[in-house]
Amino acid sequence: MISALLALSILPPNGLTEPVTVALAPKRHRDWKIELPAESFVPVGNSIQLAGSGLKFAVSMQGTNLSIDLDGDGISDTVIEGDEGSALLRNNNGFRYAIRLLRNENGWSYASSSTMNADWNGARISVIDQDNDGVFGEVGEDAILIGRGRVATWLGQSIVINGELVQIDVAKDGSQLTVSPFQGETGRLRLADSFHGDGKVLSAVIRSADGKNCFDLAGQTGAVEIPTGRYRFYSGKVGLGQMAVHVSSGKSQTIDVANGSEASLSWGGDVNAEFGFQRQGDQVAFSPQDIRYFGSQGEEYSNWFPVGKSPVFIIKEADTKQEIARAMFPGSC
Ligand SMILES: [Ca+2]
Ligand SMILES: [Ca+2]
Repeated sequence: MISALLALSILPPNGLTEPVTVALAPKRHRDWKIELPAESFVPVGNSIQLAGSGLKFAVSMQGTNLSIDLDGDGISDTVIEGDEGSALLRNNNGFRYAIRLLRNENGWSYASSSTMNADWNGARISVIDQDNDGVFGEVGEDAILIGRGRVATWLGQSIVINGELVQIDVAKDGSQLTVSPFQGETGRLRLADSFHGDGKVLSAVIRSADGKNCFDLAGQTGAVEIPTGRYRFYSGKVGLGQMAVHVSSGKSQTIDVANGSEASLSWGGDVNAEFGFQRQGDQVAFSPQDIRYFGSQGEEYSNWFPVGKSPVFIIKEADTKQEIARAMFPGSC
C-alpha cells in the first residue's frame, strides 16, 4: 500500500510513463498572426516546389497575377491578384498545405500558412513548417507553438509542457507527434520570473548553442527542468499596457546548465542606453532612433520608449568618464 502511494506521488504531472502518439490535424490560417523565430518566403519560379516532399505545383503568370494549379492535375485552379493572397495546395493522397503569397519587385514568393495541431493534456501544440519545404518536424529548422499565444519558437527535441520536460518527435508529413518521457541529463533554469521590471512576460525564449533545444519559458514559474547544455537568451516579449516590447539576444552571454544544477538567468533591471553622437563645441547631438537599449545580461530592447518621462542621458568621455553633457528627449515632461 505504501509503495503504491509512493509510486503514484512521483508520477510526473502529465502522467507520462511511456511514449504516446497523437494525431496532428492541419489548420489553415488565412490571417497569419504567428510570430516565427526566422520567417522566410521562398521565391515562386515556374512552380511552387516543396523541396523536402518532392511535390511541385505549376504556376503561370497572367500579367502580374499568379495562376496556380493547386492539385497538380495540369489545370489552373486559382489566380492570385494584387500583392498578396493565400491558397491551399493539395493532392489525392490527402495532402493539404496552405500557403501565403506575397508579391514584391522581385515577383511572387510563398510561405507556409498551415499549422499541424494537437491538443495534449489540455495544451495546444502547433507545428509549423518554417522553412517552407513541405517537411514538418525538422529540429532547428521548423517551429513550434505551445499554448494559445502567438510567439512560436524553433522546434527542438523536447518541450516543456504543463511545467514538465518531455521529448517529442514530429512525423515528416506532420501527421503525428510522439511524446515520450525525457531521457538524459537535466538541470534547472529560472527565467520567466527572474525578469526585473514592469510589464508582463509574454515570451521568454532560450535556445541551446547546438540548436537542438529551444524553450519559451514564459508562464513557467520557478526553476524549470531542461536538458543540460549551453544556452543563450534568444528572444522575449514584454507587455506594457497596450504595447509589446520586443527583446532580442543582443549581447547576451551564454549560460551553462549542468546536470543536477540550478541556474538563473536574470534579465530586465537597469537598462543601459548606447548611442553614437556628434559633438559640436560644447553641444552634442544624437537621435532617439540611434539608441540601443540593453538589459542586465545584455539582452536588447527594441520598440521601447521609456514610459511617461524621458530618461536623462548623461554623456561621458569614454576615456576619462568625465561628464560632457546631459540630454533629454524633446517633448517629454
Ligand atoms: Ca488543378
Ligand atoms: Ca520544414
